[in-house]
Amino acid sequence: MSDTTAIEGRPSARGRRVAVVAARFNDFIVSSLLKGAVDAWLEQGGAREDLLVARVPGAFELPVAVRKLAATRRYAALVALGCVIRGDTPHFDYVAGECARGLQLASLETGVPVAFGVLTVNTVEQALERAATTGANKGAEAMHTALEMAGLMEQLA
Ligand code: INI
Repeated sequence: MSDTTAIEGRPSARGRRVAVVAARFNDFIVSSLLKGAVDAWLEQGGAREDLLVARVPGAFELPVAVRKLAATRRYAALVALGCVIRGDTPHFDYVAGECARGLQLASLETGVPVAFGVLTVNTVEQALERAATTGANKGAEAMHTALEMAGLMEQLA
């Protein structure tokens, strides 16, 4: 193993620009994800003016906004935040599925990392557990992923 070269990105925000796109639907959850993401950005040494936060109506609208921002080449990475809660109809599958598919497509088409901070859960309780402001917060986790991938992409360039 000693002759192998292993590389990975460091999740530093210093000197980077990142954009967060957050859905307003289920804002009682998404606002906590957003707080987690912004706090993680600041903790990693990011400057407030280098973090753009854009809001869209729901998770279904995340991909088009993310794709547009990624295409500007202004951001080292993007973070998509939302919360889709399963109901009694197949609506969940369309919204969650198209959101995930569109975000991955936006990332692959532009080469800009997109972190998937969209909760897809069966219950409100499951959403609350993942958006806690103390302890595990998927918004913070998504920001760390975005920063790590930004670092890796620089090294792969
Ligand atoms: N959008 C969400 O972000 N989460 C949901 O749980 C949700 N549900 O359940 O309907 C939801 N719907 C709205 C959707 O994202 C679009 O905004 C809407 O369909 C208009 O295009």
